[in-house]
Amino acid sequence: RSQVVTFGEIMLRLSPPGHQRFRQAHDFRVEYGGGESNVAVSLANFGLGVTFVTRLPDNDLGECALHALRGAGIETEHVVRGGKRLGLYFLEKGAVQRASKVVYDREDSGMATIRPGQIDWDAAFEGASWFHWTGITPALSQSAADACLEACEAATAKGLTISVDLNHREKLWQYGKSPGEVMPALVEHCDLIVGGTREAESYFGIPRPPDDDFSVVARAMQDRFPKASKLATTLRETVSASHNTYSGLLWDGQELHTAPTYQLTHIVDRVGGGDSFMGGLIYGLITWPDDPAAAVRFATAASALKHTIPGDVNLVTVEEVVTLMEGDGSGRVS
Ligand code: KDG
Repeated sequence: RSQVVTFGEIMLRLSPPGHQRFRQAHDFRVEYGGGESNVAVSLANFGLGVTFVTRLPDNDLGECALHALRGAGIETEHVVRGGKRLGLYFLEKGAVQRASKVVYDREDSGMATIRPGQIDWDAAFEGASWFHWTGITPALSQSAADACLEACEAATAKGLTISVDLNHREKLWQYGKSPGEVMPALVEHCDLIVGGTREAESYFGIPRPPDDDFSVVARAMQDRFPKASKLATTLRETVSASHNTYSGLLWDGQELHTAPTYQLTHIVDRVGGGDSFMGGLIYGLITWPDDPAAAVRFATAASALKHTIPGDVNLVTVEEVVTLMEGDGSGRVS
């Protein structure tokens, strides 16, 4: 039985080697990624029992994704099979003056065509205490948004703690609805909301304060979504493509907890950084339920370490994260 259940799309990630442009590449590296499966990988590495729920095509590529999940120590008993294809995403890694590029190829994937009634949520949530989803799933299609609502309602009925990473993806939301129309009915089920001041504005029309003060936005979000007892965000400043400053904030309804700022001076791969923050935060809040400050420090240190690892997922242990948290205080991760 798993303590945490995450729900979303796992995709095949194909990227040219090193810093090659798409049009130069003769080979693509094969990896797997997806906001919610990335969180599941983090949690499995931290030793928590975790189930990932998704819909995969009944073909060899669906089987490969399933093997990747199982190899990462994730429970896949409630994965259903169907849909025409496995979603793909192509990633061209940028460099100092050149931004990275993502090309999605996920139309008609198993998750884009999922509908309510296809997952046995009662069985999937049996014995679990936490459910996590992200704003990516409702962006895929109306039927995926409906399936997400069904999952949130079932998790609420079972009394699970529910978290969401708002995860705005500009290129998704192609089916004629905006996040402002779809997300509120889903987010009102959540106990923990992760997202920045920009997402609060673009999803819910909450204006960004002039100094971008997260506690002001978090209070406005709580007025709108009273069930959410905690809100968190990462704080990133780009010095260059390979050097960012990085921190995390958590508002617990009364107090703003701020993690130390890390200087990420040699970023190997920042994709999945937010997911590893999320995984660290879920782990931290489960492990230290009365110490939200420790949870956000753990999440931020976990995510800082992710930036040193190629691929989408954070292959670090609790001990490694704690060592960084207890480190020399310089905050340097490279
Ligand atoms: O957070 C990383 C994700 O963006 C990546 O895994 C791909 O899930 C993905 C998406 O839809 O962008």
